[in-house]
Amino acid sequence: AAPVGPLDLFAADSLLDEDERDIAATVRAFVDKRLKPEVGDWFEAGTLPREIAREFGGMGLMGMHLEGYGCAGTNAVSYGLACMELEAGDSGFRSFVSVQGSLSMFSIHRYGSEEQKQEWLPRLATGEAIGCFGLTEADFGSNPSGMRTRARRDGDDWILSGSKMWITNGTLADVATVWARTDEGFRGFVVPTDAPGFAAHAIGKKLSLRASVTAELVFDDIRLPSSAMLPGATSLGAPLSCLNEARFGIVFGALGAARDSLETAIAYANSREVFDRPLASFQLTQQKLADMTLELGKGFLLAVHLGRIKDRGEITPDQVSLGKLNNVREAIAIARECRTILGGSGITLEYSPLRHANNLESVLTYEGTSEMHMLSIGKALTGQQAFR
Ligand code: TGC
Ligand code: FAD
Repeated sequence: AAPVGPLDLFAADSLLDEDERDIAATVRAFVDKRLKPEVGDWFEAGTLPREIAREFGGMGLMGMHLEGYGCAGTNAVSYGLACMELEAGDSGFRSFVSVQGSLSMFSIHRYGSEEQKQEWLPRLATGEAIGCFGLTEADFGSNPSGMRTRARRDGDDWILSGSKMWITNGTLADVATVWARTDEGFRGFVVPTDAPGFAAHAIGKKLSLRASVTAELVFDDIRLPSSAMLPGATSLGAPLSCLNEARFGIVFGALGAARDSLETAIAYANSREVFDRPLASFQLTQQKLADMTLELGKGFLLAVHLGRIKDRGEITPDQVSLGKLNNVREAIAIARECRTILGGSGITLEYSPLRHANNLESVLTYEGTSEMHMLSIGKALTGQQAFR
């Protein structure tokens, strides 16, 4: 008999409606057929081809939980499931869709003028255009309130100067949402990347998220019209609210990397003979598999629970922190443990667990490090903020 899949044991599908199951199955089939056969080469080469954007767009994955402007308008659980299936392929794929939909598009959708929405959202939804989101700076990651990037008024225009670091899709992007300090407080700007003074430099030598582009952005006195400012974004709360969206996708996404690692390890343990017996027949192996399955399933229950709360419009940032902290922490532990089951075979790109584990190092760090989420939860529990 075929081994039972780790989430099947939890009857995970029974928590989903038909549309949600269909979306998950469609994305999974695309990832299996189109992306998995290529991902090892892309990871090794340190690239992600630009044309993938149109394929994601064609499947309705870009900004899929947003309404109007060519977006699919799905519920949050469906968006989460798509993230999970993409990340079962590679965290780089989910990152691409997170940044496009939850950061670039969401920032324009939530805080933009009608003109900004009309100009960018339909093209971002199809993948004809690529977006990025610049909040982090080299010296200000966990603490974006220290940012040095500045925009000052010059007549009716704005002059933007400074730089951003670690920006996903930075060299691929046609448009960047850039957060800057102004005399009036923190503001967001919609910056076309062909604006004079804009430069993007790819960051090389990465050991993680290699099938994803990460870049430094430099703004050398870019002159922007007043219409480039996001009119609805009037404090640091605006970029942080965008992060809630992307963090929610990661709550599901990280489980995809874990599930794929676990499925790989179960198949390997069944086929690999050690001491004249299948590796899967040893109690130590079964203990590892059972413990990992528990954490994966518990993480999925948490993700769906949070998704249902989000679909009721009731989710809080602290609840997103609970999910991101737990599910990324458990996913990276699972990917590493799966790698041990693969022995020496586990250290090459032929098998996914170490690639997933390495990717999850970035996922643990971006969208708020695990420490930041612990501190957010600590603050919710005690009323004391320990960030500063
Ligand atoms: P604090 O004084 O607490 O808050 C400032 C204002 O923001 C509001 N706020 C939030 N609003 C919505 N959602 C949240 N999660 C929010 N957190 C805070 C807050 O109410 C306040 O509003 P207002 O109106 O009173 O001004 O701010 P703080 O400076 O003390 O910082 C708090 C802290 C540390 C939690 C925050 O800075 C933080 O989250 N730091 C982590 C930064 C981070 O996550 N960066 C991610 C960059 S983007 C990225 O990584 C993309 S990776 C994409 C990929 O490839 O998938
Ligand atoms: P730091 O903030 O310097 O943290 C270093 C260590 O100190 C961490 O362990 C941290 O938890 C700990 N620490 C910090 N403050 C405290 C404290 N108060 N108490 C205890 N410990 C603390 N950013 C974007 O804006 N857009 C993107 O598209 C984007 N994509 C990314 C893609 C990748 C692959 C990576 C790696 C990062 C990306 N980031 C992006 C940046 C990411 O959000 C930051 O790296 C992250 O927020 C952490 O900031 P930092 O790297 O400056 O680390």
